[in-house]
Parts: sequence; C-alpha cells; structure tokens
Amino acid sequence: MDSVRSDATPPGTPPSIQGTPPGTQGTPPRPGGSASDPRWRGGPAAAVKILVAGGFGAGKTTLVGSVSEIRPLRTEEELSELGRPVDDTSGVEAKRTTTVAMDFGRIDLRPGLALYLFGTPGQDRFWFVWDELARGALGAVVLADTRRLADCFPSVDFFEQRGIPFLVAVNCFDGTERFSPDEVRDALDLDPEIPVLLCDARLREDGKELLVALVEHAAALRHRAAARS
Ligand SMILES: Nc1nc2c(ncn2[C@@H]2O[C@H](COP(=O)(O)OP(=O)(O)OP(=O)(O)O)[C@@H](O)[C@H]2O)c(=O)[nH]1
Ligand SMILES: [Mg+2]
Repeated sequence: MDSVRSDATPPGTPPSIQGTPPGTQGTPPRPGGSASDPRWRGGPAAAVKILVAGGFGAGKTTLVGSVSEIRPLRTEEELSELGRPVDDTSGVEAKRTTTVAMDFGRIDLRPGLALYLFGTPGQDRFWFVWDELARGALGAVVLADTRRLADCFPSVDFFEQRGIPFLVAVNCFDGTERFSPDEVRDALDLDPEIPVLLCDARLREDGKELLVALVEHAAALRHRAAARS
C-alpha cells in the first residue's frame, strides 16, 4: 500500500500541524534559542501523549515499533497453552506473543513536537491498565482488523465515553478482503466526523500519516469546541 487514505475531512479548518496543538504540555521558553534552533539543547517544546489501541492482534505493537524513533519498549509474553481457551488467535494464528502491560515509543512529528506513543494490551483481562494509560492522552489510534472488526468495539466505546478524540485505522493484513473506509464506518456505526483510514501498520510512513491525521483531528475538535463556548 502506498499511503494512508482517509475519507473523512474533519469539519472546519483544522489548525495546521505546524502549529502547537492545544492540549500539549509546553515547556517554558529557554534562553539561547527555540526548539527549531539548531543550537537548541533542551527537550521538546511540546510533548503529546497518544494511545494506540484496538483488539487483540490488530497490530498495535507493530505500529508503535514501526514509527518510533527510539527503540520501543515492549512487554511481550508468550501466549501459553493455559491461555488458549481465552486467547482467540483466529486470523492471527502465527501470533506467538501478546502485550501484557504496554508498548512505548516516541517520535518527533516536527521539531519541537514530540509524540509519546503508548500501545495498549489487546486482551480483555488487561483492561485494568487502560484508564491509567489513557490519562492525559491527546487522542488515540484505534487499529482494526476487518477479519475481527467487532474486536475494536470496546476501544471505540472506551474513547467515546471518555470524550477522547480518536480515529480508526484499518490495518490491511496481507490476503484479507479489502473494505472501503465508508464500509468500515458503517459497520462500526461511527459518526461521520471520525476519520477512518487504511494502513499497513508495518510501514513507518503510514504510521506517521495516521499520527498527523489524529493530531489534526484532535486540534479541529478543540477548535470547534472553543468556537462554541
Ligand atoms: N501481514 C501483516 N502482518 C501484520 C501486520 N501488523 C501486524 N502483523 C503481524 O500480526 C501479528 C500481530 O501483531 P502485533 O503488533 O503483536 O499485534 P498487537 O495488536 O500488538 O497484539 P496484542 O498486543 O496481543 O493485542 C504479528 O505477528 C505481526 O507480525 C500487518 O499490517 N500486516
Ligand atoms: Mg501488542
């Protein structure tokens, strides 16, 4: 796949990714230059927390690993025989490990804007981690696998209920039937404003485009809410 595609343009004019998105934690200006200054030796001017969620085996760990510019932190454990009755591996039979706490990665989307990526565990028995991981998040990428689309319902519900901006990214596994973003939107009963994109979680450029789309979507929602108040 060449690139990530979206069928949803967020309503309004989304603030450019070149601007500092609202909701970011800025650090105060420092003497001697700014984050775009090559002499800058400080940390990033803004740090944003992003969640990568979705059902079991949707490709969360793969996505965090493919876009991260640091060596990603992983908490993978072997899928055990004991877990077989509860670990539904249909569609991802080759899967040997699962995330038991979280994935962590980082990418500078542009000078001065760092994204900290937190991949959630996919299995129901690790739900207790989600609230902690979601605290302070700007938004979330919900990965979906069309062979097991219903698996991403709990993630969609989770972010809807908490008012956390999210988009749905269909991870197009090799050899699977292709569906259009509109078909996926209908199947998930999503609001028209929620971006639905197609991606290959193994491709760094796809992952970056997802993150840009998410930051812009979150900024557009905040912009609209501010205009209303
Ligand atoms: N063909 C293909 N395989 C993929 C893709 N993304 C992930 N995989 C493979 O699918 C399996 C699942 O990927 P993971 O990234 O571990 O999935 P996960 O969502 O983190 O899984 P859990 O943490 O167990 O919920 C792995 O074997 C990956 O190599 C993809 O886009 N295409
Ligand atoms: Mg994982």
